[in-house]
Amino acid sequence: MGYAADFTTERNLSAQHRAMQRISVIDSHTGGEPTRIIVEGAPDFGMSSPTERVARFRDRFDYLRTAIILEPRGSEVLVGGLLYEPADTSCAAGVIFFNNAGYLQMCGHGTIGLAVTMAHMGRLAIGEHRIETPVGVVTATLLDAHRVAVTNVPSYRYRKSVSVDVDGHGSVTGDIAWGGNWFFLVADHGQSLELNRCGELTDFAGRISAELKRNGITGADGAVIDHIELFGSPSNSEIADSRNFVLCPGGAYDRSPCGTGTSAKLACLAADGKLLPGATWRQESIVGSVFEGSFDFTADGDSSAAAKDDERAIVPTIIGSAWVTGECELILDDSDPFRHGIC
Ligand code: PYC
Repeated sequence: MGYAADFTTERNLSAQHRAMQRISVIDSHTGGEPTRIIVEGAPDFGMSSPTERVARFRDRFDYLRTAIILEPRGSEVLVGGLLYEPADTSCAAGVIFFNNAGYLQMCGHGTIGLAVTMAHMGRLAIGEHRIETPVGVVTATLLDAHRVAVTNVPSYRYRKSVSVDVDGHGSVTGDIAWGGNWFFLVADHGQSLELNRCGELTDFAGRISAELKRNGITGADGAVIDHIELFGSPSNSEIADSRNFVLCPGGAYDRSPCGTGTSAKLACLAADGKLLPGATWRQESIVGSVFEGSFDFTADGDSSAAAKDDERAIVPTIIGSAWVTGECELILDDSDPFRHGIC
C-alpha cells in the first residue's frame, strides 16, 4: 500500500487545507541578528495609530507572535516585524517589532532588515524612506542592496552612574539611556566579552536586570529597563571603537551591535562630551559585526525627549548591512498542537 493512500482521503485533505492559516514571511539577518518580516497573511488591524495597532496585536492576535517567533517555527533569537500600511501617508511602511517576550518599541537591526527585505520585494528604491513605528517615525536610507542608514528617534541619557549590587559580583555601575528601547549601559564590569562566554555573560547581564527590577530602578515614567548592554575593547581597534554584549528582554543576546543600544551609547558619549556631532563611532557586536553610528543634537527646546537639562537629546544615525536569508510560507494547521508555538 502506498504511503499517500495510507495518509487520508481526498475529502479529509481539503478539510485540512481549510483549517490551515498561511503566513508569508521573509527572513534576513543584520550583522548576524535575524529578522522575520510578515509580508502576507496577517489579519488587517485597521488604519489605527501605531500604538493602537500594538494594543490590538497584543490583545487579539498575540498567537501570531508566538506562532511566528517561538519554536518549532522560530527561536528565541528571532525578532519579528509586522509590515503594515502606515497611518502616516508620508511613510513608506509601518512596522511593529516583536520577539519571544513581547513587543519591542523600536528595533534598529530590524529596521535595517526591513529596508533590505522591502528592497528585495521591489518595494523600496535606493534613497531615503520614512518608516512608522510605535515610538515615532524613523528614516531608513537604503544606500545599496544591503547597506542601510537608520536615523532613529531622539535618544538621551536619563541617569548617569547608577549602582546596583549584583549577586555574586558586587557593585555594578551603569548609565540608563533611551535609544528607542531602555538600556542599562555598563563599562566597568570585569567581564571578558568573548563569544565563547555568552552563557556566562547572559547570566551576568540577567542578574543585573533582576537587580534593577528588585530595586525599582527604571527609565523615565517608570519604564522597565529591558536591555542590558556591556561594553569592552574591540577585537581590533582598526575596525571598531568598542565591542558590546546586549541582553534582550527575552533572554537572548543580540548578535548585531543593536541599533537602539548603539543609539543609547551615542547619547551617553554625547552627554560625556566624548563624541562630537557628526563624528563616527564604530560599535562591534559580540559576534564581530559592526554598526557605524553618529549623531546630531536635537534642536534646542525639543520636547520629544525627557532628557535632563544638561544632557541634550541627540538624533542618532546607525549604518549597518542586512542580507535576505529566506522566503517562506508558514503554516498554522488547526490540528497541530503547537500551531501557536511552544508557549
Ligand atoms: O537592533 O535595536 C536593535 C535591537 C533590539 C533588540 C534586538 N535588536
